[in-house]
Amino acid sequence: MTSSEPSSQKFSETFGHTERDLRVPQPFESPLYISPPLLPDREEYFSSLKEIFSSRTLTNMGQFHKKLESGIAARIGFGHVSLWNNGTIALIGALSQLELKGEVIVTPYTFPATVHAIALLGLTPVFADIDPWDMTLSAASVSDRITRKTSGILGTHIYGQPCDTASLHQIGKDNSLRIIYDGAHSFGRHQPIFSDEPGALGDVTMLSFHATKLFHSVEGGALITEDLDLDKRFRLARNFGIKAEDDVEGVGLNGKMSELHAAMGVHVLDKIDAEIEKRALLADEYISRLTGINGIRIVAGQGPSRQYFVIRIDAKAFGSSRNELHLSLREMNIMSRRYFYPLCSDIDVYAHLPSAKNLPNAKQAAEECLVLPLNGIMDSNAVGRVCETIMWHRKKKVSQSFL
Ligand code: T4K
Repeated sequence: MTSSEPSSQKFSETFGHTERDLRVPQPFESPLYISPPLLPDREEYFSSLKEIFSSRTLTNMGQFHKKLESGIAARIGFGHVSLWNNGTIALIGALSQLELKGEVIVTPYTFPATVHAIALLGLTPVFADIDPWDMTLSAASVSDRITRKTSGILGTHIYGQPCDTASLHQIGKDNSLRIIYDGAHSFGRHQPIFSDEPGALGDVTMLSFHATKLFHSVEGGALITEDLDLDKRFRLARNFGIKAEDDVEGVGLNGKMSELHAAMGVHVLDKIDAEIEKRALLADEYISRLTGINGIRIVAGQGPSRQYFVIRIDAKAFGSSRNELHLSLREMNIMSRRYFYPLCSDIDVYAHLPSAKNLPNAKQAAEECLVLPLNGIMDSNAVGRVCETIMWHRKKKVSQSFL
């Protein structure tokens, strides 16, 4: 018996075959991105551009803006919807109208824009930890962070998974706090994204329509609120506070969506149900191939939201860290993303805050989550190749550990 035989035996016991069966996957010919933009029919978009050219109305709430705003409102089915030029400006506009002061409790497990919106208004972000299972803001951790200076709570519906809105609503009510939701990832479902339970929208929910979102207008965003008075203030705030030609009410900014962007949104909106169907089939393929693999947990993409397909890697059980897997996928031209790493509380400008420490669940999520490609221009064969690459990587790492 040679010295390598016991490890070979252990390897084949683990995987049901030997190291020699490990086939190196072929890299994709061109980069496979997680969510390249969904494009409308070119001729239809061009014909809308012709209309825009003829009308010479390029921005300031023209006809395409109105059409998109009402199309989105109809799809959501309740609340008041205002369109904005991107999600970040919409969030800043919303926070600016809520008369917040002092501290706003926020999730660290989000895109930096969420926390920057608080900081840019001169407010102090206070980080609370997330729930280890769905990775949204933990209501218990929020309660622990409330002080006399707290004026609001900002949660992110991460990967389109809703926050615990019922508990946060109650906390907001009990402590007279504003509740704001960053729903940047939430517009990826057939049905309206939010239930009509009291408090499901918070005081306001923001949506992002960036090109990489399932629904997009190249750049864009929206605010949804059930409070008519707030909606009026948001509309003023997005247009410099201008109420009429000779009447400026309050402080505002330029949050208007152009006609060219709105026309893109109008045509993309027509295509999103078909895109959701395609993504659902691809997600099913991922699920059937990845379920049951030691160390992999599917955390988003298999439910009603098809914005992202996300797995979590338990390095010990999987035999490799998330980062090592990410690098292997990149070598094969599979452009996985480590959303949301680094954690916002670890970014230089926030790391000094007392609340930036002791966020164990968020820290672990930032080290373990990996977003895989999920979009209607890939096919199930591509999903198969991604999964085979994941398996190949795992076997390679485990076989190395046997040496
Ligand atoms: N809150 C949350 C929770 C958010 O996730 C976001 C944005 C916001 C707030 C702010 O909303 P916006 O102000 O953006 O409306 C991307 C998006 O730019 C950003 O909108 C999104 N979240 C974030 C999660 O993803 P990056 O820096 O990762 O983008 P980038 O350029 O690396 O692109 C991502 C991938 O998409 C790349 O692999 C290439 C591919 N891609 C990208 C673009 C722009 C394309 O194939 N085509 C394209 O046109 O932020």
